[in-house]
Amino acid sequence: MKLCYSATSPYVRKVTMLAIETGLDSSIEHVSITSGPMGEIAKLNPLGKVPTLELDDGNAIYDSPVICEYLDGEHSGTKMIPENKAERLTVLRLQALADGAMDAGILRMLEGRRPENEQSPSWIERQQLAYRQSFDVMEASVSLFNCDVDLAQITFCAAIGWFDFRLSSEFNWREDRPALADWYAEFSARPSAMATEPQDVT
Ligand SMILES: N[C@@H](CCC(=O)N[C@@H](CS)C(=O)NCC(=O)O)C(=O)O
Repeated sequence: MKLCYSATSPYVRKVTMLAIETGLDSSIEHVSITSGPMGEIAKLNPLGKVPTLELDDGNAIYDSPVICEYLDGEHSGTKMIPENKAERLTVLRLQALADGAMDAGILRMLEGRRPENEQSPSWIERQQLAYRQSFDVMEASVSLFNCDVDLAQITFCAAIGWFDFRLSSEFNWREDRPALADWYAEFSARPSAMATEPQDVT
């Protein structure tokens, strides 16, 4: 399998953490590929986005929730997406919550990179509201975690790591979110989190 990636994508980090936690990482080749609708990746994924996983039969799958679902079916260890219906729904919902926070954070970051006179303050406020509210619900959701690691916790870690990496100057999420901060301090010491910490590529 080949994982088309970019080093700073939190969605790629989520997939890579799941692969490490499930022992699948050694069967995945990481391929750096130009993203964007006109990039090389568009041959595999018309959305032009990473992560995209190219399977050994040449078929490609995306996006990160689908790749995680696929990988979780490819190992015989503890499942990252529980089989129990209610637990599964909770884990998938929390994945969607943290993915959505990342989506909003990335939209806010990209808006800030446009020329100042083209930026929309109301669009930025809309995204800020979405990720602040999402982090409030993440804070309230820490009490739902009932195991050491699952896809919800992996996604929380990828999202929080990205906000610390890219938006820490304007979003001090630790303030008023003590349960999330304590949980993150412990979870981010896992080998899968430490091996995938976002770093600027030079
Ligand atoms: N919903 C997607 C989001 C993936 C995504 O937005 N990837 C970004 C990198 S962080 C990307 O490839 N952007 C390139 C572009 O949109 O041109 C997932 O979960 O995989």
